[in-house]
Amino acid sequence: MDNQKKKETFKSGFVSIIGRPNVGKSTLLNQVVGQKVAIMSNKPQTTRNQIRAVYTSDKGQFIFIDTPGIHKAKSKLGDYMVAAAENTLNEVDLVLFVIDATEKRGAGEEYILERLKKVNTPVFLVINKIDQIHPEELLPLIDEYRKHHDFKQIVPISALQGNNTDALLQSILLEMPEGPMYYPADQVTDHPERFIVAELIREKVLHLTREEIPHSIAVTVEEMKRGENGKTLYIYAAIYVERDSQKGILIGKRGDMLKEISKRARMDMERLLGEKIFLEVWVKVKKDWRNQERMLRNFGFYEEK
Ligand SMILES: Nc1nc2c(ncn2[C@@H]2O[C@H](COP(=O)(O)OP(=O)(O)OP(=O)(O)O)[C@@H](O)[C@H]2O)c(=O)[nH]1
Ligand SMILES: [Mg+2]
Repeated sequence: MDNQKKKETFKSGFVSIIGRPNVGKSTLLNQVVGQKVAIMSNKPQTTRNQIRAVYTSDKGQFIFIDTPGIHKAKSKLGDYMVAAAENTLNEVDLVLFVIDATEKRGAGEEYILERLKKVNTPVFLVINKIDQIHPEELLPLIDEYRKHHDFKQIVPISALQGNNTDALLQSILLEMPEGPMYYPADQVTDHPERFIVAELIREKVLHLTREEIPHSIAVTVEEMKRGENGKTLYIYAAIYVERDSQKGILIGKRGDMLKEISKRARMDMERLLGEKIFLEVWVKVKKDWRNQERMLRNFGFYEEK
C-alpha cells in the first residue's frame, strides 16, 4: 500500500543552473548532490561543459545541469560555452538563475534576464553568497530583481556553507512534475571517469596559476589502465597550452609547478575513485587551440550537438 502511494507521487525532472561566471553555480551543484562532480575555482569561466548530477530522495529525483557562466565570448570555445548554457533553457522543467549577492546587477544579468523573457520555463532566482552580506541588504536586492521577471520563487542561499539549500530542494520538489526515476538512486553523475580526471587536473591549474593561463589550457587523458597487480590505476594526461611561455610557467622551476599540480590532482582522484593512482602529466603547446574547431572537437567540446 505504502509503496503504491509513493509511486503515485514520485516527482522528477531536469533543473538547469545558469548565471554569470563565478556566482557559485558549480558550488551549488556539488552541495546539493553531496559530492564533487563539477570543479570549482575563483576564476571566471571555470565550467566549460554541461555537467549533470543527480539528486535522489524518496520523494523525487532531480537531474541538475550545471552550465558554463554566460559571458561575452571572445573565442570559439567561448561561443560553445555560452551556447551550452543557453541551450538548456527550453529543455528543462525548471531554471535556477543564480546571482552573487555581493555584486551589483550588471550587463551580464541584464542579458540573462532578457533571454529568460523568451522562454516559458519557470525560473527561480537563487541569491547566492548570503554569508557575505548583511541581512538588511537582501530585501532591496529581491525587490529590484522582482521588477524584472516573474520568478516562481526567490531563494537566498549560501552554496558554500549549505545555508538554506534544503529549502531550495523542497521548493524544487513542488515545481517538478510527476515522473519516473531516470537514474538508479545511488548514481550521482553519468560523466565518464576520464572526463572527471581531466577536469580535476584543470582545476588544480586554475587554483595554482593566474592571469591568462587558466583560460589557455585544456586537459586530455591519453591513457587510463590498471597495473598488472590489479591495484594501481595508471593515468597519463596532457595539459595543452597556447604558447611556449605558458608551458614554462606550468612546468615551473625544476618542474615544481607541474609536480604540485599532479600531486594535488592525484590526491583528489584517489579520494573520488577510492583507489591508488599513478599519475603522469605532460605539457604540450597547441597554438590558438581555442579558436580551432578541430582542436575543440578533439578536446571533447561540441559533443552534444
Ligand atoms: N562566500 C561564498 N563564496 C562562494 C559561495 N558559493 C561559491 N563561492 C565561491 O565563488 C567562487 C566561484 O564558485 P564556482 O562554483 O566555481 O562558480 P561558477 O558559477 O560555477 O563559475 P563558472 O563555472 O566560472 O561559471 C569559488 O571561489 C567559490 O568558493 C558562497 O555561498 N559563499
Ligand atoms: Mg562552474
